[in-house]
Amino acid sequence: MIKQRNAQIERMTNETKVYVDINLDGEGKAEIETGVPFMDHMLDLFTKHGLFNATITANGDTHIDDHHTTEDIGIVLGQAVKEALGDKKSIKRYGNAFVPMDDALAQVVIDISNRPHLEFRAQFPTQKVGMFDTELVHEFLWKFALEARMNVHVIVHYGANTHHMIEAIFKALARAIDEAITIDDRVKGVPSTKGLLT
Ligand SMILES: [Mn+2]
Repeated sequence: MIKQRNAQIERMTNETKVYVDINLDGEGKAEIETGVPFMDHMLDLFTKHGLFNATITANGDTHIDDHHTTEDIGIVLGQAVKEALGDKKSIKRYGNAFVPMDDALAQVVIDISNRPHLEFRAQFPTQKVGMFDTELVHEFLWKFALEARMNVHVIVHYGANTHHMIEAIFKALARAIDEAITIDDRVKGVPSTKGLLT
């Protein structure tokens, strides 16, 4: 019986209201409704490829732009993942995933280290995907890494289509997390010589 690592977090500000319910030991069931259609698409495939179960809803000031909503989803999702992971006992800790998406190849390498960092090596050929500002991908990932207290390295090795490049990033992030949070019975306690990852 796999233990169910889950968390529910609601956050309300004058700019947004975000709710995340995530089970890291799920099967890829997603219910996503954020008011930012491109993020719905990305979070849907993030959930599917990480084999999480997640409900993610947001109601934000998208009449201004998608910035606050996208940023705040990153914050709440990061907090939820951190809370769901708990004491991090017996996890693999590191994860690395390459994901190709047609022309694009993305790699995400993570360390669930309690030391937040985002290394972002991606240049998108276009500033927009549909209505979505592509600079918000960095914003989302940085806030996610910060709140999840995770070291996240994102490298898009190449690509021609911005939609494909971003999609490959989100899939690779999910798969890197899935690997890093895998329970390895050989790991007794927390996988750190410090004895603590929290
Ligand atoms: Mn797509």
